[in-house]
Amino acid sequence: RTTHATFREPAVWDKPAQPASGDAVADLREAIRGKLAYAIGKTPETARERDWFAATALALRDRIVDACQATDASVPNKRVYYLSLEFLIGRLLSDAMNNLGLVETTRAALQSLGVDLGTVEGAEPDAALGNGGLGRLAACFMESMASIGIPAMGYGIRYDHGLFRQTFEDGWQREAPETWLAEGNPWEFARPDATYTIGFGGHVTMAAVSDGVIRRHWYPAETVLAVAHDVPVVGWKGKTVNTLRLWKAESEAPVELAQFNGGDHVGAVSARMRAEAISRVLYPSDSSTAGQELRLRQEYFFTSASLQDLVRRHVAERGDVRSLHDHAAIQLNDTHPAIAVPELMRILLEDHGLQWEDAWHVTTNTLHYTNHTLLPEALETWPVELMERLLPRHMQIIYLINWMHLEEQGRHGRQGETNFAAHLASVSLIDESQGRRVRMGHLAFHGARRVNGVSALHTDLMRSTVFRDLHALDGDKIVNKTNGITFRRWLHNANPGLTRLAVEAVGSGVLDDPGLLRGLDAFAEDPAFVKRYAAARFSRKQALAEIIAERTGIEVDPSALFDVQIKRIHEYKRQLLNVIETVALYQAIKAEPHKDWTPRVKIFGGKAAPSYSQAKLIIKLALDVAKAVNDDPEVADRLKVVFLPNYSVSLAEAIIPAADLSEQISTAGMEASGTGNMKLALNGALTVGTLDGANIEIRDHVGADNIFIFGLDAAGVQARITETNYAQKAIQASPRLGAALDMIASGRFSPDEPNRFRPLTDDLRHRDQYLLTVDFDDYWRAQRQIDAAWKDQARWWAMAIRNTARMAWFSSDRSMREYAEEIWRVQV
Ligand code: B1N
Repeated sequence: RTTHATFREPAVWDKPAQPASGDAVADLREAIRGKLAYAIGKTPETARERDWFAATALALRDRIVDACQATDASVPNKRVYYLSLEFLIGRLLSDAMNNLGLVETTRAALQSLGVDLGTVEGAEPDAALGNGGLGRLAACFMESMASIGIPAMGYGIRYDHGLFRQTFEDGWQREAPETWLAEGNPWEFARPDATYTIGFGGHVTMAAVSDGVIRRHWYPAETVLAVAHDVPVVGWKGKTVNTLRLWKAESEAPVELAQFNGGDHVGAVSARMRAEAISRVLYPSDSSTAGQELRLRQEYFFTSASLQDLVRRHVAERGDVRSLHDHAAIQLNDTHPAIAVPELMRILLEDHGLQWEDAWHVTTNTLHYTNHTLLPEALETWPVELMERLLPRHMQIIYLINWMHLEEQGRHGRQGETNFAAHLASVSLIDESQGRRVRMGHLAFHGARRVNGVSALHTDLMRSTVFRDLHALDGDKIVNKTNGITFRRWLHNANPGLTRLAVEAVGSGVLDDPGLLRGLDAFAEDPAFVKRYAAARFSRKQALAEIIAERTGIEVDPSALFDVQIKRIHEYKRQLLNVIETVALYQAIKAEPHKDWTPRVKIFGGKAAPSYSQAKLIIKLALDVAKAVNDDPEVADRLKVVFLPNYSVSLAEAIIPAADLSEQISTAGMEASGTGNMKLALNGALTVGTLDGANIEIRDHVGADNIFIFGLDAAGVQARITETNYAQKAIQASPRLGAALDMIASGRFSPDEPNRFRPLTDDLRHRDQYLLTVDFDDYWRAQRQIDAAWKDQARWWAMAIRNTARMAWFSSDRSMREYAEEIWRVQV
């Protein structure tokens, strides 16, 4: 092997990336002191950590506002509106400090007040307004749009309670309400002047008007107010500040006074409670539909408020609603805001008097739709009966859109086709096969100018499976936009040690242009650099080991291989495959205790949807296996198993820089993209993964030699799934798998309830929808290859460094530039 460059160890490793000047420190110190006194009403003596956080956030918010008013003063030619039911933004303090260039200034200002910045950062609650990848993607996109200067506004819901807090009670997941707003939110501005009325139910009238067209009008039975709350999103170097506008549901009548005075104190606020319920809690479902009326109310509530707001802004700025598509691009994050199609039509027809054709032209040139999953249980459909009751006018508009859409099929001469009826049924916005239901994916597809998938494989599968017939009607509509992550949060802020090292090696330009990371390739075999890179990792592993000890009581050795699987618990993500491999490894170590095993710590994190019993049972199995393995002195430090409770964005920020191995082991064809895979690889964890989602593109970028790929590809899965008894055959062919399953089924990990895990083992033996059994042996092979790679430390670190060096393409700045150019047509 040759070394391509020499890395010279600098004299001072710890020089701050953002040096602080004395004046700036004194100014910020006084600002924080002032906020503490006059906004929080505390003295430095009585202030709690949480008070210091609020004072610091308020002082920094003032700096953001200065930058913000510059952004607001200009009317951009085109704005992007990102509609999402979820924004998983997490903590905002370190983002704000870093993007304002004030990290060291804030640290010094707080220090001069006797307060530690890290402690203040730790006092900020996570804004967990999302479930997982879809919501976190929206947050990364918002940060990237501000950083690259795209004028954008995010629209969502200001949930009182974000994703539930997870605890383990005897190994079983318990859910408790999350209360991030309990002490207010110092980042937000309430905007009561931006309040809109949202209707539900009622009836629709018809009235003939002079132009010969029958006009309809909707009279809702019930109305709810949507009140804007704005969170500023500051971009890199504070150049652009965009807004995340979150809607809070309020009632027009806070209390029925007569009822209250009559003594019915609860009944007097029942209408208010019903209205406010809309923004009360985030639905804890990921990749499956909730299907409940309140969910549809949430979807319509935030979509209607957002469209009313952006149409009002457009008319105020441009005078004519007909040019909306020239000055606004709306992105629908999955189908959750798909009701935007008939709602925008309704606004244009009823509030602005457009003709149908003109309204349809504006709508279908303004809206764009991102699909995030092809799993059948996640494709939203709403019963026609529910839609007619809750949104009668929208249902009429959907029928009319569908009628024209199906007529169009006839005009294209398709009625000659032998299966014309099947074709119509397949492209119809209404699914008639299981009661009549509105297909929200078809509605969004048909109403959008562009439709995108989130990885190359996923986009190909959209074209060939769920949207095949719609795709045939317009071959240019579906485009790919592979997901990305913001490097400011997931490298610079989460991993300052590695960032400092990168800056020292390739220059501070790397903070602006991640492409410069490529320069690290040259140091992959440079001993001085490798030593520093490994040291940065080791210190983060020590810190994670402390968190593990604190939260689980388990002692882990930071020099062992940290093997990490962090993501929502879902059968298709196959945490169970990882647990079974753990059991097999446990058996192998017990069989040959004196062999030179590579010491591993298996680290899991993730939440299960509260009603997903199989996922909860997988958590219980992982924890029961952990107990048996961790307590077995014969295994000692060769294998430890840890399941960290309450996985969150901020816990991810602690785990990712400490990971050596990244588990991305979903059944091929089922993970639309993944984004945790990108965060881990960027931070130098090696991936063990299937050819699924963005893993394929990660392999293409880091090189096949620097990733561990195993298992069937998507085509292989499709072929195998049609064979009979594939699971039984796979188990018969693999004594190792058979023994691990037997051990779990025997009750070895659940002596108090020997049959506890039969629902898992029986399912694998008889169904195995996610092909764990089929991929097991190759997964085992890959893991043992990883053991060997770890033993050759020079090789391991060269691979890790090449991962960091080659991940630049996965920046969400790149994703946003692609959307801007190829979907939104906005100048960057
Ligand atoms: O969206 C992420 C992808 O990286 C993941 O692969 C994908 O699983 C995730 C219903 C979803 N798809 N669908 C959802 C979330 C909430 C909900 O109520 C579906 N999440 C994804 C970003 O593209």
